[in-house]
Amino acid sequence: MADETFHSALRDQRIETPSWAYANSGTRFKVFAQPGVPRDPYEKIADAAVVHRLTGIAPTVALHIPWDRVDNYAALSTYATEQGVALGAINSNVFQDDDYKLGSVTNPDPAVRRKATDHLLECVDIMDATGSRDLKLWFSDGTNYPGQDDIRSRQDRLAEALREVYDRLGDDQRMLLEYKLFEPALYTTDVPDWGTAYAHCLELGPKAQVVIDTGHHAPGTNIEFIVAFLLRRGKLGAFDFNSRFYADDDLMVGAADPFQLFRIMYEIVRGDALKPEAGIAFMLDQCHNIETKIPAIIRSVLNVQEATAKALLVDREALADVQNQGDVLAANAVLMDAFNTDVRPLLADFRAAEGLDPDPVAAYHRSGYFDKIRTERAGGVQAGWGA
Ligand code: PSV
Ligand code: MN
Repeated sequence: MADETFHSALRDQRIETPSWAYANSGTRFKVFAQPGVPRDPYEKIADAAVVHRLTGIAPTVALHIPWDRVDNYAALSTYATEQGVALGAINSNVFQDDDYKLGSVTNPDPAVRRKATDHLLECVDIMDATGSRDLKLWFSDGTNYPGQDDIRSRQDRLAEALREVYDRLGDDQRMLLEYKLFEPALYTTDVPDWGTAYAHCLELGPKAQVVIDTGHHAPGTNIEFIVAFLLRRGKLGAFDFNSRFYADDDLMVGAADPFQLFRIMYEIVRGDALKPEAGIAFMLDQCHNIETKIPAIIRSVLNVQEATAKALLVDREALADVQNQGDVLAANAVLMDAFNTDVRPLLADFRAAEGLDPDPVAAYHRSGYFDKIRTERAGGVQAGWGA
């Protein structure tokens, strides 16, 4: 691939970082506090702006409501602009109230369903104020025991709530429906897989799209197949990138399986879906429980960029030739050649050409930002899950 085509594809790349990744997080056993962690959404945005300044490709921050609740969302949006970033997807939260013990929009109690749907509608109001395009929906809804509730009725209740929220969306707004195999529900989950999410989105209409959270599958699932299928049908709206060894581990994307990330990004390149006009939101959804947060987020952004660079290097013409000849080994070799290329020098050159430091993690450590936030952010309460 010619240098200019390669550079221009990389220049088009946008990765959204999640506000909650800057805050304290942990497992159900322990949340480890870290020095310098933001105390409010403004400080999370300041950190996200640092990640963008150093990587050049992370210009938006996803918010989570209620974790990022503020009195004035327009003011928050203005602050983000002043910092050089913009507010991205609004993530709803119908999983942390006692009322949701038996589900949110699928709860057998109509009053709880009403409360949950009202929260989703409130998130669309917030999108109006922030100028966000995407409402991201993840439901923890499901059951733990056979017979606990009627599986089919729960689908009806889900469809009804989704329809009400869909009808409230503005012309330029979208609904992104995320699926997850299990957890916290352990027997049935109401949106457990891409097929269920796809079926609901299809029924709703063009403003409803599926989100692939890479950590939300059974081990061994071929995620690139899901990417190819949804892209072909125009129903892939976004990614929540992270990596997993066992369940929904929320570790840094590309840490557990860089080859899988490459295969996913190859389908994106193959489907001409890298550029922002393709409408795919490439988001991170991670928690940095034991590693320092800002460098981990920079590392994650760079991991996606590296996988993308390798995917761009696949010689697609040569690949198509050998695929059509049925030459299995040659076809596999074309793909592996790209994956095995060390793209780090190419990316360092690209960053230098863009006026960035070739090594954004080292630049962060040199910047003195960590010392500054560690000193300045004394007092107050560090942000966290609010659980
Ligand atoms: C659920 O596990 C999820 O992936 C959803 O995207 C949530 O919004 C996010 O995690 C944060 O809890
Ligand atoms: Mn997610």
